[in-house]
Amino acid sequence: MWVRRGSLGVIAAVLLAFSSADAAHAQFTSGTGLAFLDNLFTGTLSKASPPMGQPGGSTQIQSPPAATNAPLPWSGEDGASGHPLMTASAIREAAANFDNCVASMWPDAARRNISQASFQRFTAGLTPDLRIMDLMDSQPEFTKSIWDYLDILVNDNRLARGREILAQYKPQFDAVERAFGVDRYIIAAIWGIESNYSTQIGDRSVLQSTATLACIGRRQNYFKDEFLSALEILHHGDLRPEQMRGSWAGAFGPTQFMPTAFKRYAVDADGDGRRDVVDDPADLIASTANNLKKDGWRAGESWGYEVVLPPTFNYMLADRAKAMTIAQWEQLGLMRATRQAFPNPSEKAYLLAPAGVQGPAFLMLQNFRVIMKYNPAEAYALAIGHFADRLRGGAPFVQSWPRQERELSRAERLELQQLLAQRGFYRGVPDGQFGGLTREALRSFQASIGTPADGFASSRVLDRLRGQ
Ligand SMILES: [Ca+2]
Repeated sequence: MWVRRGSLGVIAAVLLAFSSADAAHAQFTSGTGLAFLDNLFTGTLSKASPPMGQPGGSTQIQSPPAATNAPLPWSGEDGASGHPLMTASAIREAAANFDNCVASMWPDAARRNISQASFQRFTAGLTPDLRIMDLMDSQPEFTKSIWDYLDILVNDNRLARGREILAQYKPQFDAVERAFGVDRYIIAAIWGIESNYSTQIGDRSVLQSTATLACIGRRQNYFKDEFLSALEILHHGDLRPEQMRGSWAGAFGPTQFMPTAFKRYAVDADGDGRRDVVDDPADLIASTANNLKKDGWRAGESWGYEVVLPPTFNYMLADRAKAMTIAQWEQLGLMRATRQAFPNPSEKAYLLAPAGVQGPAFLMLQNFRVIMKYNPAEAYALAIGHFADRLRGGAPFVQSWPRQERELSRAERLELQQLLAQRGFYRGVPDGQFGGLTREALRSFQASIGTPADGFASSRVLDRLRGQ
């Protein structure tokens, strides 16, 4: 299941460009999202960041300021996915049945030991938020390059705030590193990148969003579990309804837990009886660490290394399925970009070259795969890993990105897939969304014309395809 984070309109497509698969996952790789980027693209980023806590050392995280923009109404149009449950008439019909749909979930709620009083209290007055249907099927024309994306996420202001957070909550980070063996800088990076340190979380009610998605649209079964899990959290008293606000897909809190993820990973670190991953830094830091630990985090190891490739490198090896030991990579001529020695030559790693021959390459370790479980997009995981290294005092990447390259438009991405399909290289359904299948098809085409098979979708590759 690839819905980990809340999904957020434009950024979903940004991340799609770097996700690891085509159609099968693309449906909900667009479940990937970062609350603050939602704000960024809807123009509410400029609000001032509130102070994270009181100077005297209060452990309360302040709530983000209320959004001043009125919510946009539903477009009333058919969804772009073409799914039968996303047509305007299907959406209207499901919306008219919303109250019955919510009420029909009572037996499932009872099986989860939610009391009737809680069910009635938390579902009273619930209405659907149909704008979510537009966001769910959003297919933006333009996406960002990985370097633009990294520039937005890894910047001096956010790093400075991260260092303040690490100092302010040092006792909590110390305790969590001891208890879970998860690097504090990774947790601080997730906190910073998911919500810009609690200042950009999203302001939709999780209960309303998940109820809407459980009763309307193309992912009802998935979101029924999220909705019922949200009710469980409220019934148990871990969080209050007003704390459970976030992205349209139901992720909430500074590190963007989905309700089901909360159930798997949330812990009560300060022992007050509530797992408060929204306003209690001890619970937030410990729960995020527990999430990474349960997903396979290896204590004391990095996420990966920037590497320099030899001049005539076979880019077909840059593949998540082709992991080798660091020693084997060294035999192929790879070196760390910093020229330092690799700490552990027996570690297994795979090679990621997001911009192909023109950009930096990275050897990715087990912990990178764990970050990808948190949010299944390579650009996201790379941003988290790099942000953590910078918080630790590390330097920017050594190699530069091909900033002269422009991103292909949606129409061009579609055309590129269609041309690759016509030539027998692409076996997926052309949909303008790039993933592993597109990358493989591009590599095969590049190899067939004698250029480095790096799978990078440049405008030159599209020109070559058009010209054939
Ligand atoms: Ca607690």
